[in-house]
Amino acid sequence: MIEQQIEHLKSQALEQIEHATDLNALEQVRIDVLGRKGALAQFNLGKLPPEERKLAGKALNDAKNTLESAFETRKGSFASAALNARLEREWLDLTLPAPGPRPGSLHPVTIIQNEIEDLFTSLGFAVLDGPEVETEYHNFDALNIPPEHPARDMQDTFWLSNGHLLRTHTSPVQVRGMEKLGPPLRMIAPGRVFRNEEVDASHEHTFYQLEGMMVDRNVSVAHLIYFMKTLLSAIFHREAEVRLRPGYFPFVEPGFELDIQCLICGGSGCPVCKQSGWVELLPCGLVHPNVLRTSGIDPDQWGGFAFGLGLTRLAMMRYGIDDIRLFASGDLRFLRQF
Ligand code: FA5
Repeated sequence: MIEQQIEHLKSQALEQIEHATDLNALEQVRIDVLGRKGALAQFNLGKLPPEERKLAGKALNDAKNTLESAFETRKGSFASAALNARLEREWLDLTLPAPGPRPGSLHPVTIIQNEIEDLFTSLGFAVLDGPEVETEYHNFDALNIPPEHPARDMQDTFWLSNGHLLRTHTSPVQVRGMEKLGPPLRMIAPGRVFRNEEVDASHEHTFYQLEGMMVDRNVSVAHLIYFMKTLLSAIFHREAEVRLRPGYFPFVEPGFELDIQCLICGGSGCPVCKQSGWVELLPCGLVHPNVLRTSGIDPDQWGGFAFGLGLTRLAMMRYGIDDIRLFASGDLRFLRQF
């Protein structure tokens, strides 16, 4: 009789164990059945005759063992389901290569500088470098700009306490090129220059120029114009609208200003071209005889042309950048576009 009750309780509990939906529900079933005050503990075998007590005790033990192992099995299945879910959620393929740092990109001025270097080296020009801290002699005197010459006022200069200066243009590399290589000479010199100027949309205190110089026999304005046109069509991949007007620089004679029609506004006027529709880009001219002479080259035997391209301005025109201050801003949103 009592064994039947135990058997009934056991099969009921097994069903509950089977249907428990989570660990909490399972634990509740365990307390209700196997707990100290649970259903199995309610059976009082003390009053049974010894023979019956023996049989009932055995049935009770069997039920207890069966249920305990059923609980453990069910508990284990919950745990492995939880583990599987977690593995699914946090799955990580350790065999994949690490993502690594995001690759950088070249600065727009560097991109254009590289293109111009490629072009001019293919035309037989050497690429020269010069110091950013220059002597007064190389920046001014050797370029036919004597101390009292008003041209020194044309460029606001950062002077150093030792009498040197931060170069105001790349033209001193012309002098260094002539001193080092002599004629015939074909050279370009890209680099950073510094001017103590008021900064606005098209003027920086630190910007890039690219100097060019050719010294040879019978060099004329026709050579100069040919090289300038070749340069501009290589950069813009089409004929850019340009104008040539007289320009004054003590180190060239005759001197020109080659302007480009503003590619930001298409010539209608904007802050970059100061509403004029034109942007000063490429001053140039035939090398002044005094400059050749000062560097030990006989102007009766040799002539030459030189130009000083505003590299940062050229990058503005090529990419339609309407504020020069963006170049050195360090703003990754700007830089990642190139
Ligand atoms: C010169 O610096 C001469 N050395 C150029 C030259 C070389 C003439 C050889 C003849 C022969 P200029 O001061 O105009 O010239 O500057 C040259 C170019 O640099 C300008 O056309 C312009 O494109 C650029 N530039 C000048 N000032 C700034 C500035 N503050 N910010 C950005 N670009 C500038």
